[in-house]
Amino acid sequence: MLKRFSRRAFAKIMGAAVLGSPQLSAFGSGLRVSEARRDAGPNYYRFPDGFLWGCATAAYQVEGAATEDGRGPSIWDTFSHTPGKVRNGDTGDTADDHYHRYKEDVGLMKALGLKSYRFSVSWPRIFPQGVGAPNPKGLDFYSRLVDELVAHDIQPFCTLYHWDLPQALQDRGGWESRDTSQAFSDYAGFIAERLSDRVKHFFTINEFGAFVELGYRLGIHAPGLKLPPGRFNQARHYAVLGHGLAVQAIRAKGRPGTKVGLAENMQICVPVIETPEHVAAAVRATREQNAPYMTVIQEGKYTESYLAAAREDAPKFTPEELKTISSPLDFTGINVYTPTYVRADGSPLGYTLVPPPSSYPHMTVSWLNVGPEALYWGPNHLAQIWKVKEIYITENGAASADVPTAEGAVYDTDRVMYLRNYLAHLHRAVSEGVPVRGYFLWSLMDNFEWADGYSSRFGIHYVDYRTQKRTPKLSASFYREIIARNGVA
Ligand code: GBH
Repeated sequence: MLKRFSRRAFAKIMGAAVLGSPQLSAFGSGLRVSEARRDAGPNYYRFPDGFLWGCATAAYQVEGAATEDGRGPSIWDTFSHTPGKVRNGDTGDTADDHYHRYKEDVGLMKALGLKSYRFSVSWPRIFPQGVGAPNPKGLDFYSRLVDELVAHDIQPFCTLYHWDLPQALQDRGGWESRDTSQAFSDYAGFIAERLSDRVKHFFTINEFGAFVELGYRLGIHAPGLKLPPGRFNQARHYAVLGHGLAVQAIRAKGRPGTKVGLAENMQICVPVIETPEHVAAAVRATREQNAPYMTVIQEGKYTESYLAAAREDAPKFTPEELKTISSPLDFTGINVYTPTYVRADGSPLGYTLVPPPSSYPHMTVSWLNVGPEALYWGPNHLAQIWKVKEIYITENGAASADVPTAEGAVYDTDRVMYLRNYLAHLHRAVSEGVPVRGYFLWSLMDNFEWADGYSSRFGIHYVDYRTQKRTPKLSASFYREIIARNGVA
């Protein structure tokens, strides 16, 4: 368990954070760097005891075995097999073949020293038609995976929905239908009943802000729809309703002590400069920008301005549904990649988003702007705005242009740079007492990057897709070092 820092320990850590910077110590305190570091002692960029260092993956991105052991088709099977939808015509048919190689992959985790692993369950492996009779062979895979993790002292964290909706449910309306919310809840309760003897932490849904927007509004992800605003807002509503119903089902069916939360990519609003007015604007922006998802989940109501802006296209809902959507959570998880810069202004909402100039640095995928402060502000907003008491960083990571050397090594210095800087900002949040309990790096290994196929690599292990050979990159050694010292390396 994480201990709260005493005032003195906290001051010491914060001092260390400031004094650790050569410029600041030279110009600020008059202390020499070496003295400052010695004085900082073992707390230098250290995380609290018991901090859970993990890695994350998702079923469709790593498993393969798409038609094995009774698995039904998901919307991603359909979508990736539709010409022109995924780069190079890639599909998740084989992916990392994790379905057969999970023992080797748990071995990779062990070599890193991982304390925890976040995986997702493929709904159509369990219920090939989305509802009805469960498929015992599908469940058995996850049961064996969990056993393997527990045997290696790695805590399993289970995500129930990482975008692979059973195709049979999409054929009946998908997330546009309230029946899907109910089916999701039934499936979630079933998994909690069967796995909660060994799995203590469940996430309902991964990233509303991605799969609903990209799949139902922009047509970039499965099921590839471009719905008009009214239908689209209703799909958003049924997605968060599905989350709320699932929270209740997991509580009803899970063993005592089972904890439940979600993993959302809320927009991380970062003040352009850390002044009181810009910080206040970033707080206002966080509530408004995340109105259809995180805000309604935490507060049990849609913001006035969200409903007003949607006008006749606003979602239809009942007070009872809002109560369900905001069912109390044990923890909140956020996936943190890029910042949304915000400045204060005199507009009715009191903030404006500041789009990044074209020169803004990003990783190999154009959306992945580098903004390490996002890992400070994300958890900070959760703690300040919604008083969240237990926070996980459920994803953070980067895509690099990894090219193996002649010897097969990958020196991904840019990914290491990215991670080091983000983690320094996470450390700042933890030092200030923000209750972050763990961090899951995305991803354990290269995998099927949705519409980008295999062209985009997020892993800290390189995967040769012809041979399925996994090779640790420099970033894997870096992460192992971080975990070993429980601090930024
Ligand atoms: C996460 O999404 C996912 O949970 C994970 O499965 C994924 O592999 C990982 O991050 C890396 O991408 O197509 O140009 O409109 C991250 C959030 C939001 C990033 C939507 C990509 C689409 C950009 N995603 N965004 S674009």
